[in-house]
Amino acid sequence: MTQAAESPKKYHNYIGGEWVESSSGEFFENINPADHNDIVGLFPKSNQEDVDKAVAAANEAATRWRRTPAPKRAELLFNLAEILRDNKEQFTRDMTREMGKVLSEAGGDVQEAIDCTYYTAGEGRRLHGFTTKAEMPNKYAMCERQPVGICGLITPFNFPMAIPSWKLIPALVCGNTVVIKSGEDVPLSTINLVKACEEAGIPKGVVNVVNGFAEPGKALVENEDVRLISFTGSTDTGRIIAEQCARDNKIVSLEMGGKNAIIVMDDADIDNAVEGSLWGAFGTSGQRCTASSRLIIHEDVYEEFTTKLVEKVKELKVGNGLDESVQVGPVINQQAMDKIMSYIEIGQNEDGATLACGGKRLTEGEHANGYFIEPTVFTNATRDMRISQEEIFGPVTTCIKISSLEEAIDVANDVKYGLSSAIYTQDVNQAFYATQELYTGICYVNSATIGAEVHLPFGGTKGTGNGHREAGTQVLDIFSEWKAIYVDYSGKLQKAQIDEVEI
Ligand code: UN1
Repeated sequence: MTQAAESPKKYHNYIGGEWVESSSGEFFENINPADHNDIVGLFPKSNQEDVDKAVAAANEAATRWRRTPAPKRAELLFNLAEILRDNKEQFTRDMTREMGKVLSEAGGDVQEAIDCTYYTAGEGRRLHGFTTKAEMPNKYAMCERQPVGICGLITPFNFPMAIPSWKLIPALVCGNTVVIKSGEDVPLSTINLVKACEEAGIPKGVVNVVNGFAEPGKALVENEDVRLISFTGSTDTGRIIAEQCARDNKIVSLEMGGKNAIIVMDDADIDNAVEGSLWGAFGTSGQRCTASSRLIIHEDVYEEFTTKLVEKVKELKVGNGLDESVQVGPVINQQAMDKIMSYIEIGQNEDGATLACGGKRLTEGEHANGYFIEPTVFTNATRDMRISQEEIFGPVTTCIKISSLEEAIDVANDVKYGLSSAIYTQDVNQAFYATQELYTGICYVNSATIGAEVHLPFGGTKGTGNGHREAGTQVLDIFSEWKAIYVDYSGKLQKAQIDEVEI
């Protein structure tokens, strides 16, 4: 798979419909996390000047795009969906190469972007508002959505095409123009998405991309012409962004961490629960906000469940995601590697949980040049250990024993995050009770905590977000603002709340 022999291709920013270098003249390497010798490409290391140019381009395009009828905007987005569909295989391979997730999952990521584009483009012929009755006679009252203006989209590494699409497509269908700051580990997937926008006929300046690290992200958040920031990433960065946006009175939508639990009750189908936990904890090497990083298991099935789980985890094949037999790819970079390894250390020493399997970095043979970590299970964990409370974002899960449904729900809710949750049980009463009591934005019955679909709202409670939801029709509430319109056709002054209306 190593492509070291070829000299790496240079990619550019996309500003005002032109592919341009950064004014810094500098580039950074995008490296395959499964093979450090494989340089995926060189990408512009952008700065504030680049961001300011991109925002100016978005500003210039804004009025025409806003005035383009929404069904027409949607037509271009349907073109985009078809281009994404036609290039799925190439985009999938590019994604695995730059991000590491296995091919089948990268295909799912591209598919999620395709689904999001088809679904959300349909809003071009809906974007429903409503009418209602006015207090006065001969007066009409209605509400409609209006675009917010220029949107800054800051995207993470773990869903390199799906997450940018969740933000980009609703922003565009609502009539906004955008500047995307691509995830520094996965810029190629954003470039692929944006090249497809160009090919679909989306006008110059409507979509702009700057690549790079923190500097362009910060510049985007601080630019006074940017009206909205939509961010997915760490809770720490999200807080800084929210503070800055509050000072500048910007709209801000945040999608941050998770510490998602699967509850396994004593009546559960244990084999199904084991399969679900395996997928939920180790899919995408645990690098999902929705990952099943806590398994809360009834004491009567604890031994059976953990024994079966650990057996299966030991069989998982870890390696380069481009190899179709591999089930778990690398983690994204050195920093992620260090953080995950430090949590494995904490779990054993500071916390005193039992390391049931995994726990080591893989460095030999095919693993020599990548960031590979053995899928890791901790047993005998308690609810307040750091490995039970803090987001690890890697192939590590923690088993906690409980003795009742009430206790399970209490443990599941006892973290600062609230993205996703799940329960395995055959009892419909327990299942519905759990869906009522689990305080998360997403909840599954007899399925793992991952795998949300694009036509339902995505987001979380508590420390996971700031009350917004992406996907579904709910995302329109991020990217549009309501306008209430009153039309008085009485031909005279009528004062609401003051004039007596004759009956
Ligand atoms: C994320 O982890 O940030 O529900 C997104 C899921 C995917 C999206 C995850 N559809 O697991």
